[in-house]
Amino acid sequence: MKIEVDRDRLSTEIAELASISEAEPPAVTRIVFTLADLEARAWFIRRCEKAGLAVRQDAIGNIFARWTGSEPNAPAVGTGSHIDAIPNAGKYDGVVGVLGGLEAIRALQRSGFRPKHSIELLVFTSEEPTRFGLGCLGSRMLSGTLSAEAARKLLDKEGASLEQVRRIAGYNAPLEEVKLPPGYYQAFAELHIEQGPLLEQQGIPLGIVTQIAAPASLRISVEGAGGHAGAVLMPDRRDALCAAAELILAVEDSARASGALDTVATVGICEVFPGAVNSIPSRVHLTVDIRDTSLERRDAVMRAIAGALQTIQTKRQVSVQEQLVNADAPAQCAPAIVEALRESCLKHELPNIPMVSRAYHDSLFMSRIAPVAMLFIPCRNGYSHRPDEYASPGDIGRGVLVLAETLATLAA
Ligand code: HGY
Ligand code: MN
Ligand code: MN
Repeated sequence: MKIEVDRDRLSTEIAELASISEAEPPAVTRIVFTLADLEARAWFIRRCEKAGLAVRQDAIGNIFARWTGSEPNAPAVGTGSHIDAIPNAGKYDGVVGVLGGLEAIRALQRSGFRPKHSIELLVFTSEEPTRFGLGCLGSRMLSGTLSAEAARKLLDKEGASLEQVRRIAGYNAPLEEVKLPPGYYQAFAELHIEQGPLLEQQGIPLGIVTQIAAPASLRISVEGAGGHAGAVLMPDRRDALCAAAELILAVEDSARASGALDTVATVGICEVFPGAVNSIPSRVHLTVDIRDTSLERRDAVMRAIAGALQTIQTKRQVSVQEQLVNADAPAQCAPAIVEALRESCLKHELPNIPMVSRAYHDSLFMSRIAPVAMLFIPCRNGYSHRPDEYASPGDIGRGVLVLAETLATLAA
């Protein structure tokens, strides 16, 4: 069986999908259930149908493109990723796993391979947390990690609920139907850019992910006392932004003090009210993103942050509210899938290294319902979530070749 990847067509498709966006090229913005997202979904579905795949969408908009095997009722082999993109992003995050997965299937079709277990290509809804504040909505629901009831309550910045937004986008079936039955997939493998610099620095073409770090995120609101910037004397102030500034440094200190490089924490959003040059900030909203490969260390950082909140609240006489958005466990990738990826690399004499994924991915939640592993390809300077994100046709082609080989092994 000779697998040949059509790199040129794949490059053209990546460029075409990138043009379906709300940002000026080379940036890509494609937020879940916006017109750009819906147009991109329709574009993708047409390409899957052209490849002879049977396509369905579930109640939250996850897309399933199935190459039915000779045993149609046997558990399927899944692959895929996401096509939603944060504001001012690049062309490759998620897309390499979706269009690369499609090309892997087409390459297998051309090679004469026929699967026994169906091979199913997925596009997960809203891998990015941009609109509803919580990432991996589609894979959380597929795996039962996020209930239909909890999903309905999610609101976007305009106060529209996920329920309203998905119905306007044309998804009306009951959300209770999204959760997959046990044993639906026998394996899941996701191709993704590394979103870090290691592979490029070491000149290694492929990374096999053995573990996906545990993400958590919080919303913090700090309530102080506003007032006139000229008239209120310093001893009488309860400035919410000064308290938030101490909090932001406490978040950084908590991560640095964990004793491990795998611990990271970021305050990504800081909204100041009323936001006037001559008015003392009365309220500040922060978001905190905390990750670690160790659940214990990650939770210890969350406790340290909770302690700092109390100290600052008392010291500065402000009120600090903390709301947990998510605190997920890490994923151990399945040795059998890791081995299948490694065998495929060996077969094509492609050097590879085991890696940890510090970014989360839909595979993190698919690991709750199936054995999973991920395959990373290098991206230039490790850049991601920015317009100059780049992966070369050669690196993408090698990733697709190994993915195709692995899917064939798992579906045979
Ligand atoms: O934030 C992440 O790890 C992913 O890129 N959404
Ligand atoms: Mn991303
Ligand atoms: Mn991604």
